[in-house]
Amino acid sequence: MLTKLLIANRGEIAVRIIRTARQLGYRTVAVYSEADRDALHVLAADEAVAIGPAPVAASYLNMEAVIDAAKKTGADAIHPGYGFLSENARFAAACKRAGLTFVGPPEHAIELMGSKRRSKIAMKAAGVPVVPGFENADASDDELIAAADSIGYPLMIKASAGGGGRGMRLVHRGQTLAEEIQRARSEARNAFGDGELILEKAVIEPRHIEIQVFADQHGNAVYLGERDCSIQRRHQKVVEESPSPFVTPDLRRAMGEAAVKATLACQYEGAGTVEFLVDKNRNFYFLEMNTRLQVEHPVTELVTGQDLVAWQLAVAEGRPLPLTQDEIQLRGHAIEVRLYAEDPAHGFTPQTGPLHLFQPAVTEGIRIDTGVQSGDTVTPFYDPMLAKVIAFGQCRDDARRRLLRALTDTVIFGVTTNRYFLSRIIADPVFGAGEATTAFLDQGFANDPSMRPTDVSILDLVLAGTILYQGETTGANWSNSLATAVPLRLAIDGAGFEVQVQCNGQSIQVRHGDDVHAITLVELTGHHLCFIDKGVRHVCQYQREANRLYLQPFGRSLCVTDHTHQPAVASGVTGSGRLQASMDGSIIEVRVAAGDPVQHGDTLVILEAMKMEHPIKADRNGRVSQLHATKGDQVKRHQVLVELAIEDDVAQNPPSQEIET
Ligand code: MV4
Repeated sequence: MLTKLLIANRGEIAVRIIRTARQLGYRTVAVYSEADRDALHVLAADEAVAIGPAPVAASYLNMEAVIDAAKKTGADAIHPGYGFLSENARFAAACKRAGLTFVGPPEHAIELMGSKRRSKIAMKAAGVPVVPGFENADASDDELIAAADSIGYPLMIKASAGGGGRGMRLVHRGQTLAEEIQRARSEARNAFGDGELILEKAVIEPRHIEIQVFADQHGNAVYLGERDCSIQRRHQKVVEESPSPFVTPDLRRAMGEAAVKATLACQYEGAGTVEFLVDKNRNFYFLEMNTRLQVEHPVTELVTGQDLVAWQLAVAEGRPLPLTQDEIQLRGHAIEVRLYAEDPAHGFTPQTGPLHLFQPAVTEGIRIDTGVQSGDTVTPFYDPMLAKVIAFGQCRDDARRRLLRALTDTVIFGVTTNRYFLSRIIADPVFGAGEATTAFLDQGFANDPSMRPTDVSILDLVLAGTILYQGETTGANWSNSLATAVPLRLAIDGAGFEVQVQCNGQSIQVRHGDDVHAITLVELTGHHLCFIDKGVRHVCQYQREANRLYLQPFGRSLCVTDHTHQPAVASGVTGSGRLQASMDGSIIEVRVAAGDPVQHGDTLVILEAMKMEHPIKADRNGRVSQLHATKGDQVKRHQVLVELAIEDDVAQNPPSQEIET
């Protein structure tokens, strides 16, 4: 019997494993790197051990440090989660040598499935369908070229030691084959230290459908339905669901039975996933077996009603599988998306920085697995997945509707995420019809607005202007009718916006160039803006951090930077020429007179506020056209002090506008 489990992982999966282990009464030990001192998985565990510096090689991949942590705390088992040491046969062996139970399959199964070539041979022998191809040992380039002729084109060259699409290439014609083989070989040598290659006939626009399997130490193995993971980007899964909208009961049974054969053939133990490619005619082919608990396991948990971590611990203790095949029933539908700190508008670049607010929208049928909380920092050392959002419903559309709502209502302020991208996929009609294949993101979805810089609307500017204007004025100004227009300089997703905000009672009007729009303000609480637009009342949550304003109007994420009080210092970048007081204060020095020429960056006026001097600088080259400041004046924040003009470009300095009623 096991008593104390060490989790050799971090983030959401460590938290997830700790949750079940605690529920079942096991004591839990977290390990953490220097970057994860205050991470959620550390707080969730009973005990925690520091295992090294932030880089993974020095901490989460450091076998000796992890095993030492288990010894030090008296843990009797190690759960590796996914990634890191989870599919490392040497680590499984090292645990055993140290007298620790490795919660995972035996070394020999990890090792076999780590080789595409040997696993394919083993699967073929076990009667599992594989993609027709060539997988001889020690194949020379010439043998591969000869084999290609009988396989036909298009074909795939795959590195035997690769996985998840790494070291894989598609070849359309025989003319380029020799060269592609040479390239693939040298890439595989560099990436995996092993140049072994196999060839496969290419399956066109396949679906990626995988079977969850489980085996115990007594020779029992079962399958727990499938997961459709066809929606991927650069071999990273984006959406996963169970059951697959493409799988019929007959196909499920055939794939399930093939997966169980695969499992028994390699004397497997514990949780495993058998990946298949499925073509448009519902032929399926073994691709690889993952010898770990997968990221997307929750969709299987929701449709089977089972806790797969509990199953793993039962099997690791030598107990029989909790259910027989006949007792495993699929009920309802589950869809998962991976919420990442990444920027879809800029090539999905990983994002780092403070997570000011992370507010998952947990409602009926929604599960959120996460390892972060508000106030955390997303560091560059680890995978930037923030959470998995998983929806369950009676049918696929119930799950889909709930997921879309959860994504729309989840509030994330601080880092840019793929939240809007995910909600666009879930709302897409092709996905809605269950017709997405592995080609989906590169085909119909490729021009989606969620992958382009924010298209800022006048309403966005009104909302931002309303919140920023309020922050700039005292309560008294709100009731003033026809208060003078306040100019704001905003930046959103790299684009600049000069707007005029004008308030007339509860009506807030924003002008941007020729665009004018007004809303009726209902309430502004510091965190929520309630407004009426065209007769419809809405609420929008927001947060201000320094000169940034975060908000999520109508499902998109906006980060608005307020540059109103910062002179544009970069050469070539020019401002409005309307220089305002940056806060309430008094004028202690005026360095220019009307008509004086000024250079971008010159100090024109000095304001004293809060016992400090604040220089007001020219935000462009020009000439002082209006001077509204005199030494000794008391001025209010936003009051215009100096106006600059360029004789040949007066249009850049528009006159202030009166509100339209
Ligand atoms: C293939 C294939 C077509 N034919 N093999 C990509 C990841 C790796 N696990 C296997 N992959 C593929 N192997 C043959 N013989 C197409 C893919 C593939 C793919 C597979 C699953 C999900 C997304 C994919 C995207 C592009 C290519």
